[in-house]
Amino acid sequence: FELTFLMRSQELEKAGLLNKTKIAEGGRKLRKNWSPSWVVLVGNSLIFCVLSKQKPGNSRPESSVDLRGAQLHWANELSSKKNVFKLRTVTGNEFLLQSETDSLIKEWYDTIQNVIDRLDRE
Ligand code: I3P
Repeated sequence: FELTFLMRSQELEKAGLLNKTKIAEGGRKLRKNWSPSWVVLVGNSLIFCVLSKQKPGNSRPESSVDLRGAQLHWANELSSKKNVFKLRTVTGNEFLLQSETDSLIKEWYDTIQNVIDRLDRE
């Protein structure tokens, strides 16, 4: 599994750097732990990668989220940061994603919502 492979594959919809924290696991609330994550949207999945400081091209996948049945909401009330949205999976995992750049976070929101909508119609 290599990001380079994903980059070349036609399934890649979007990739970029966002701030991420998981706030719930299976419906159980977690303590926030914000960190930068390389986020890759490929097929029906959002993949979070650990950034390698030594080799920036070699980000390792850390976890992935199945977008089927997922819910997306702007969630600025859930953080002191701006530009925050919440992604909730069918399994009750919840993530906050954030960027300082307004246009960038809006693009991510719209692209993920489009994938969720497409999966809902299938
Ligand atoms: C949390 C940390 C988070 C903050 C969170 C704090 O403190 O400062 O950055 O979330 O706020 O509890 P700690 O490091 O002690 O866990 P935001 O940056 O999203 O505001 P919260 O408890 O109001 O969610």
